[in-house]
Amino acid sequence: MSPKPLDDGGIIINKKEIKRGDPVSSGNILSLLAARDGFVSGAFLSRELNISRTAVWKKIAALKREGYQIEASTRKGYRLLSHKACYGKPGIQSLLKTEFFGRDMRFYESVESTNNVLKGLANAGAAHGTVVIANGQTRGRGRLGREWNSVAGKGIWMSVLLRPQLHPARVQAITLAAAVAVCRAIEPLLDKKPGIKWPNDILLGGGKVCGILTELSAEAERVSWVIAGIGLNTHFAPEDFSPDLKDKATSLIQHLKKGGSLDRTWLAAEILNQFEQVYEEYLENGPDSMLMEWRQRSVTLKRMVELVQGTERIRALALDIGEDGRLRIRLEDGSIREIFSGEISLSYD
Ligand code: BT5
Repeated sequence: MSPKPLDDGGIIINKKEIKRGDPVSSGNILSLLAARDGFVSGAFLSRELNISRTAVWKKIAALKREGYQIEASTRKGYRLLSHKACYGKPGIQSLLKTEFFGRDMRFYESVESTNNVLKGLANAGAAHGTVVIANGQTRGRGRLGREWNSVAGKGIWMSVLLRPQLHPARVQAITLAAAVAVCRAIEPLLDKKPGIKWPNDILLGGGKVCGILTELSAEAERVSWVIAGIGLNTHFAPEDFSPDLKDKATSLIQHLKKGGSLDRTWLAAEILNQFEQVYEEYLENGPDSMLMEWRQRSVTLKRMVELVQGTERIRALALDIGEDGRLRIRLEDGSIREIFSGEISLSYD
C-alpha cells in the first residue's frame, strides 16, 4: 500500500502525483517518508512538495506531536521509525486511493456524533467526500433515536458526506453501497465471512459488528446531501459491551484470521477506498452489480424473518431487495409486500 517511487525519481502518492504548488498535507509527507525504508533528506522533501525546509521541519514536528515516531538527523534527514501509523488524519490520508472520499477530513478525539458534526459542515457547504472521524463518540446515534455505543479507541466511528444527483427515493442505495464496501474492507482480515442483515447491519458469527446510519437533506426531486455514518466495532473484548449488547454485538478483534492484526488507520482508509469505488460504480453503471454483491453477502434473503412494527409482529419470507433498498417479502397468507427501512426491526427465527 505504500507509494511507489517513479523511474524519474518523483513519487506517486497513491493515484495522484504531487504537483508542484499542490497544498501540502501532513499525509503527503508521511507518504514520502513511508515510501523509503531509510532516511529521506529535507532537501528532497522540500523539492518534491515545493515548500521551504522550515515548512518541512514544521510539518514533521506536527506529525511527531500526533505521536508518529520520526527520527531526525541534521545530516541525513528524516526517517519514519514505525510504519504502524497513529490513528489520525495524516495516517489515514496517506493510505487513501480515492479521488474525493476523505480528501477533506476532520479527525476529532471525541465528538457527540460524527453525523451531527458533518451535518453542520454539509449545511455550510462542505464538499462531496468530506469525512468526519472521531476516536470516540459521546452520543453516537442509531436509527429511530436509538443509541450507538462508541467507546473511544474501540471502533471506527466515521461519517461520509455525499452530494449525489439522486432522487431522494433512491438514497437507501447508499446504505447498501456502504455495507458492501465495509464487507469488502474487513473480509481479508477475518476467519469467517461477514454477512449483511437488511437494512443496515453487518454481522459476524451472528453478532452485530457494524451499523450504518444514512441521513439526508432533500427537496422534492433532488438530494442536497446524504451522510453515511458508519459505526464499526474493532477492539471491543466481549466484556467491554454493556449487558444489553453482550449477546447481540461483536467486534472484529474477536474474529481475526490466525496471526492477523488489526489497524484502524489502515481499515478506515480501506473502507473509504472501497466505498468510493462501489459508489462510483453505482453512479456510472447503475445498481445491478452492487445489488448482486449485496445479495451474495446478504444473510436476510431466502430466510424467514419476523418484522416488528410497533406492537405488531409479522412472519414472512424475505424474497429480494430492490434498487431503492426496499425488501420484498411474502407473508404467511401468500401476499407480497415491499417494506422500507426505518420503520421496522427484523429478527430471525
Ligand atoms: C445502526 O442503528 O445500526 C446505525 C449505527 C450507526 C453508527 C454510526 S457511528 C458514526 C455515525 N455517527 C453516529 O452518531 N452514528 C453513526 P440501528 O439499526 O438503529 O441499531 C441501533 C441498535 O444497535 C441499538 O439499539 C443497540 O441495540 C445496538 N447497538 C448499539 N451500539 C452498538 C455497538 N457498538 N455494536 C453493536 N450493536 C450496537
